[in-house]
Amino acid sequence: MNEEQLLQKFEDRIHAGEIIEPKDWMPERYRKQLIRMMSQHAHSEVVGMLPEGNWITRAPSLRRKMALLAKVQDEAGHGLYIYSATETLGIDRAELLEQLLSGQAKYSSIFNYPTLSWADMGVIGWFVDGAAIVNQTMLAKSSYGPYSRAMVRICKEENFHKKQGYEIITILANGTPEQKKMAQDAVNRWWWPTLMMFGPPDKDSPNSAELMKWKVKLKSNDELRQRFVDLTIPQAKAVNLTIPDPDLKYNEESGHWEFGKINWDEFWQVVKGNGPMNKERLRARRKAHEDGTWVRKAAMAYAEKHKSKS
Ligand code: FAQ
Repeated sequence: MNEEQLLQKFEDRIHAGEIIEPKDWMPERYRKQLIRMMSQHAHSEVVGMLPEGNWITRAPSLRRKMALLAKVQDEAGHGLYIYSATETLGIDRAELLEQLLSGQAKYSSIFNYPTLSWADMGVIGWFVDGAAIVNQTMLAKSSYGPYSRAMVRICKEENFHKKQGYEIITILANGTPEQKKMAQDAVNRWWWPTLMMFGPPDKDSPNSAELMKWKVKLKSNDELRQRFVDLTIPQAKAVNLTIPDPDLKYNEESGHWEFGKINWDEFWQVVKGNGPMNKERLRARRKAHEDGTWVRKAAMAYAEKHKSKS
């Protein structure tokens, strides 16, 4: 078969809802797009450990500390899972890490904001993991097998993360006036950056058309953002917290919540590296990588020793 016929067969398979596996023929562009998107996702999970890791020593009780530790550890696991899935596309993890540490690779904008109070742990679980679930539930049906299977397991854990976050917020929102104020302040700071997580509006999303054609993405950035808003507004009402958007309005006809303008200039600034915590996040990742040099060396030496014995 020539290239054209192979492409036709590949697209027919996608169209028929078949899953593409690592050894199957795929267009180079599909492979490249998956490496880009999956590695950004893996980096996001790993950098995403930092904002919450910041609060492990200050969790208000042993129970909270254990849950937060477990959550942050889960994020590391998700990163490793997705790096492994990305490696099935023929790229080495060391190369992906180099792209992150050199500042060449992107990771989610949301992790470039600071975590200023304990209530941020609640809101990250509720909003950020909530957004991740909306996004990743669709990716669990994506056309590339290793990615979609990783998403199934990851979504299960994200559900636990979201519940622990919403529980923290429920307790603060029903607590002393000071605690309620802390919860509202966290909601005010995280709402808009969470909406930005879903990516630019569809009209400014250069990758969406191709990714949707090949069923990597099954819903567009705007569709998923809308779903998140529709799911989250009733949850905010249930705990008497206010979403910081004066333009929020329920549209009876469409059945959707309409929301105000997102500050896309802020989003692009953060994506370009100029967010409040970009430099600090990369500094922390580089330090962790350097500090781990001896572990990698020891693991390699152990593997070599084992190989020569067998
Ligand atoms: N941040 O054409 P599109 C989590 C970039 S995991 C930074 O629309 P696409 C778990 C985009 O890369 C969160 N950059 O791109 C957790 C592209 O640049 P490029 C991560 C962004 O791929 C919770 C350009 O803008 N989740 O939260 C962002 O079609 C709590 C144009 O954009 C995933 O990665 C952004 N927000 O759609 C962990 C899910 N948005 O590469 C710890 C998988 C866009 O051409 C604690 N990824 N850009 O130079 C996706 O679903 C998609 O890749 C999107 C972007 C929706 C993120």
